[in-house]
Amino acid sequence: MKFYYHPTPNPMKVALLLTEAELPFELIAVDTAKGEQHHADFRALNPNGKVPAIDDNGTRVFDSNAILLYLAEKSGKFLGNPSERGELLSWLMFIATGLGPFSGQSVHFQRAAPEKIAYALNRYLREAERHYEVLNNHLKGREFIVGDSYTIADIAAWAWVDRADFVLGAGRLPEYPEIQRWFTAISARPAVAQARLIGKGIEFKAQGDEASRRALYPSNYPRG
Ligand SMILES: N[C@@H](CCC(=O)N[C@@H](CS)C(=O)NCC(=O)O)C(=O)O
Repeated sequence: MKFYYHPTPNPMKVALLLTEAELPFELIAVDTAKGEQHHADFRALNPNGKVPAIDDNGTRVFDSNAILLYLAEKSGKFLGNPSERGELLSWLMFIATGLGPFSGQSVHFQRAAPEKIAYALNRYLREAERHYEVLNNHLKGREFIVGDSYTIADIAAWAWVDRADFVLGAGRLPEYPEIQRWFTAISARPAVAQARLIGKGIEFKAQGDEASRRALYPSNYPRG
C-alpha cells in the first residue's frame, strides 16, 4: 500500500491508523508547498488534489475519513461495536465536515490569509470553539468518542486536536477539560509516538514564499 503523506492533520489521521493497525505501507511524500498535490499523477489518485490518499494495490482511496473507514474495515479494527455504527458515522462526519474544516479555516485566517479580516477571524474561530464545546460536552464521563472502545473517530479527532494551539490560540486547550483529558490519554498510546516519527527524515518545504502561496492558495491569484 502506498501512503501519500505530508505532515499535516488530515494525513496524520491515516498515519496513526496505519501504525495502530500495524498495516505495512510505503510512504510517498507529497510536498504541498511545492505544489506536488497538483501533479497529474497525484490527481489521478486524488482528483481533489489534497493529501492524504492511498493506493492499495490498485484501489485508490482519497479523503482522510474515507481512508480511515476503508482501512478499519480492511483490518477489522477500530470500528467499535456494530450496535454503535450510527454513532461512529455521526462523529466521523462531524469531524470531517465540522471540527476539521472550521479548525483549518481558523488557522488559515489567523496565520496565512494575506489580510486580517475581522469577520472571517471571528467566524472561524467561534465555529471552531463551538465544535470544541460540542465534543467537550460529549466526552463528559466517557473515555472514548464512540461506545467504550478506541475507534477511528478518536483517531480522526486526535489529529485535529493536536493542532489546538494553532486553531484556538496557544495554551487554550485546558478551556475544554474533557477534550484535554481524552487527548492526553490518546497521546500516551505507543502508536502516537510511532506515527509522529513517520516522514521525520523528509525535508518538506516551509510555507511562506510566493511559490508556496500559489501552490497552496491558488484562489488568491488570477485564474489560468
Ligand atoms: N477533506 C480532505 C481535506 C484534505 C486537506 O485539506 N489536506 C491538506 C493537508 S491537511 C492539503 O492537502 N493541503 C494542500 C492544499 O490544499 O493544496 C481530507 O479530509 O482528506
